[in-house]
Amino acid sequence: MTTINTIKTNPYTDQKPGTSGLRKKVKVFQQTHYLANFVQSVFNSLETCDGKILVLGGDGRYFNREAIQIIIKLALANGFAKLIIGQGGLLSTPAASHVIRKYKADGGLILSASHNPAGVDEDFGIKYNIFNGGPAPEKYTDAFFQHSLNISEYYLAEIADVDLDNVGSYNIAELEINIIDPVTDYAELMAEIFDFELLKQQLSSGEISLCFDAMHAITGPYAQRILVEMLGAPADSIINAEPLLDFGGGHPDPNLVYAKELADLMFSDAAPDFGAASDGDGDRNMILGNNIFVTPSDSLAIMAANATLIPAYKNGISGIARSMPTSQAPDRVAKAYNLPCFETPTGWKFFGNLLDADKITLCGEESFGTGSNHVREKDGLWAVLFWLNLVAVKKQPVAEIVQAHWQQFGRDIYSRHDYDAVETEIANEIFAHLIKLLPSLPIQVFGQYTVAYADEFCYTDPIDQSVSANQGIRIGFTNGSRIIFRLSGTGTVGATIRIYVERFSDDVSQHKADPQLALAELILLAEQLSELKQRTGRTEPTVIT
Ligand code: VG1
Ligand code: CO
Repeated sequence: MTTINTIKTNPYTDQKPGTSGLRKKVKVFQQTHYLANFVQSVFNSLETCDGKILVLGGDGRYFNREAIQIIIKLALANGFAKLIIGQGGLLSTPAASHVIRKYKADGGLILSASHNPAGVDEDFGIKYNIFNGGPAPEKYTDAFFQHSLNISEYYLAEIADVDLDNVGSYNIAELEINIIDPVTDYAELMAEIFDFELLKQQLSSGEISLCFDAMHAITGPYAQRILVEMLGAPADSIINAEPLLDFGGGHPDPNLVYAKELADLMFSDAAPDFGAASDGDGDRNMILGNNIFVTPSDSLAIMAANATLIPAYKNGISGIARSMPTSQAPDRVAKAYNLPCFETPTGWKFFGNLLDADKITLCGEESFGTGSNHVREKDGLWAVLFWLNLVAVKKQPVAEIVQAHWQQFGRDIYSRHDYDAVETEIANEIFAHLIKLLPSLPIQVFGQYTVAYADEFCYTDPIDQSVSANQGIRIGFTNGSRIIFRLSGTGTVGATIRIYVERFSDDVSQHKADPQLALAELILLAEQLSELKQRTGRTEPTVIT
């Protein structure tokens, strides 16, 4: 008989999930009862845990294993019937989403702070995904938070730590523990979606050469199995392949700044045909070709325009969705192909309903996230395989595919400027100032730009009619250009201000333009309207993507 202990606790007041789960410094998570409080709050908000199946895994960062052992004890005490856990406590975010769906689990806990750095002084995170495999929508996360504010006790089974390293199934009291290989199910799914025969031919023969940067995070083992073992790419096609507790001290965010080694290679004479990187938990992707970087917004548009070349989408797609700050490039494809196109708030949880209702097949975010109806998360390696499959079928370099797309649809020149770790109070003042300014902006003229609308984005979910207000400030111009301001919901230090700017051009001579130059006037306007530089004392953004 397993002893279940009732542990008395007090609420923490800061357990409100952000854009993608609860993210804090490791030291915060290591406070007494902190993790248990949050997990118990999640469990308390579920109707019942009795007899339920829960998937458990994380990106392998510092504190992953410790957290998993605590959660196993909580799950057993709360009456779960079965835990499906990735071997070593590992599961990439998209693989976890797939495992939840494939084994008809009731939900999953994913341990990750995604693109945030890892290590004893860095970040940890946890999020709950529901039965459809997707991140819990706001009505769930609001309930988690409410429970966390009122918690007084949690329940812990008195058992020894579970062996996470051997695949197999066994029982502890009433709880079945099933340790699975974290890659196998996911790899099988990829083989169903893409033309693995064609990819194998071209990757193993060197017809397509590639470099994939796993950034010392979760995708190392996935890329090794799929790209090298299944598709025959040379072993040295993967760099930073070994997952490390601190991701090698790097920032596992696949962009030109943080994946510098890859970026330098792809813009050098030694560049292979194809380059890509993923993030801490494997849901983001960066796509590069020989001397070209594909913006995530363009990537979604190009995928949508070419989807029928991929086996899984050969009969067409039902629609596209993009997050509000993502460029309007996908909308142009939707219009041309007469497809529905949806604009959602930032965060993957807003795509779930549209995917479940088959209103959309593809969706994406400017923040290096793309995905489809195959899971309910964005999916880094899926995007890489999609592009490789396109290059293989079209027999065209990445640069040619992108330029041909711009020629047909025009180019949405795009950039995002991030100001990290701004003092929270100053950031709030900037937004208050902007909100006050909004009503006075329409029809004002700034150089070649006339304001058409200025508002705060409010989303009504077309499926369940739930309303999400205050999802970012939009200033739209009569020529379709936009400036958007948002506060990040994934940071752990102060506030991160994101400014997104875009401008459309169907002038082919503009298609080689450097976005920073082509957008200079809008960027300056964004800085002036927000008074960002005066108010923060910053002279330039922390990161430009
Ligand atoms: C950021 C991105 C958003 C993404 C989120 C989670 O959120 O902008 O598009 O969905 O990260 O991605 P925010 O609130 O910081 O802008 V991940 O790969 O960190 O789970
Ligand atoms: Co991520």
